[in-house]
Amino acid sequence: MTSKRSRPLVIAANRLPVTRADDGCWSASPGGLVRALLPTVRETGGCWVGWTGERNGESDVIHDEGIDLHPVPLSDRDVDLYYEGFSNDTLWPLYHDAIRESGYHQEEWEAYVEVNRRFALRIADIAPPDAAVWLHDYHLQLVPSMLREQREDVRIGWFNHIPFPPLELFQRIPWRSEIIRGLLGADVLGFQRRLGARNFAASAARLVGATEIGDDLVFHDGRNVIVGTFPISIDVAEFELLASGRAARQRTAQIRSRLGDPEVILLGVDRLDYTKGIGQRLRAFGQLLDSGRLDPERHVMVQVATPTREGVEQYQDERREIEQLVGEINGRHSRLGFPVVHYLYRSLPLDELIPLYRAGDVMLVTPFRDGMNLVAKEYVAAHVDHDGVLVLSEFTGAADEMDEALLVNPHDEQSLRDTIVRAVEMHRHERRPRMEALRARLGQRTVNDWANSFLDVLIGT
Ligand code: ADQ
Repeated sequence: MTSKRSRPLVIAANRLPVTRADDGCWSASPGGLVRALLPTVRETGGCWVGWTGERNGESDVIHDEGIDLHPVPLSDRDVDLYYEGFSNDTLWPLYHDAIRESGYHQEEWEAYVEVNRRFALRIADIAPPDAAVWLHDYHLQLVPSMLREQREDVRIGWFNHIPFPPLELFQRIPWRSEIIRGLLGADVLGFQRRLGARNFAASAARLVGATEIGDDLVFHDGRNVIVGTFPISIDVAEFELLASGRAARQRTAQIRSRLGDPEVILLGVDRLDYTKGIGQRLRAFGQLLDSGRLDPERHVMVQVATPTREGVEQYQDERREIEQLVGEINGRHSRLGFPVVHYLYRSLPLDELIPLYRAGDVMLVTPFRDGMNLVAKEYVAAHVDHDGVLVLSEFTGAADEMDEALLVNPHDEQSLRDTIVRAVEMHRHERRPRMEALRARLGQRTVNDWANSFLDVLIGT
């Protein structure tokens, strides 16, 4: 993204865009979002603030990717209470339709307040005059008002990567008004879907008496706050380029052959998170094999699950359940040398992920709730052959933009099974126009467009 923005751009997110390699050196974390933001940060003389991901890590500035990275150190206790506790055991499940019971613990809340204050002070300390500060995600909801108290010269934006829940759920949080007041310190609040923006405005009106002015503005405490919708996307060109190369084509053919050249490869790619509906999807596949609607000699499933939040008990339970299901299905339906479910518990590099997307005839994206879901978009971008069928949960942000997918309610087991069969049996004459329409729409809005649209509102040009 190249731009002539007038203000230096400071990004703050729970994590810095780097990880430490085995040799002790920092290397850039992959991902479209980081690549979309870095050039503007660099060109405007901005910087990035966040946690390194290491417990009791350092606070010395890291110079990488041509910018300054300012670590906010977290102790063991901070990680346990602020990160694994309030962020991932209270907010995460509640914001995803309360799919799991949230814990509400005073000491976790206090750690969340304390770490948010640490972020605000660090940003206030290092942000150049008149900077635009773009905060990311649910970990940092108190930073907007804390930062505003320190620095009146900066513009403050916040973007929520996950859903924002309806008032009926949000008001369960004992500290709900504090969170709303924290967010209302921003100039711009961004959401993936219109639904999230509306949910926030309704909570702000009800809980702290903010006034809704039109669709995209709320007024509180003498200030207007823009409440906008900015659906995130991916680096479409990069996926297309990598997917079109000879190496990807060869690897795709090799993957098919390794899987025994089945007629149809069904694919799931997710962080191993209980919001993603991995168990539901595996169960549906197993039942279809049990009933004979799918045939283990013709239909094979690959599920890749990235390790995530392994310290949180609910994630350990989810992993156990999924691995047991994989074992049961394979026990019933595999032949010697030919498992019917291929399960990988690891993160894959892009040059392996893309051929896998290409090899996937049917992509199963079935979360119970998801802010957007980039996997759905990556699958479509990788299908430069204009083939493949996307089965997509109605409860993802992506569903707003991907009408030509087979939309499904993952809570409806019968419908999930029927939709999988429909995808498996879909004729090429129907598959192709659907995929072409999906690809045409995806090409119109990349991750750079997403970043630019937010920054246009936050900073102007
Ligand atoms: P996530 O919950 O992480 O993101 P998603 O949008 O699907 O969900 O992004 C996952 C990313 O991880 C994708 O880029 C995918 O390629 C990658 N990934 C998944 N499994 C992988 C594997 N085994 N190996 C390598 N890479 C893997 C949160 C929200 C989403 C929102 C994004 C962006 O929960 O709703 O879309 O942020 O805003």
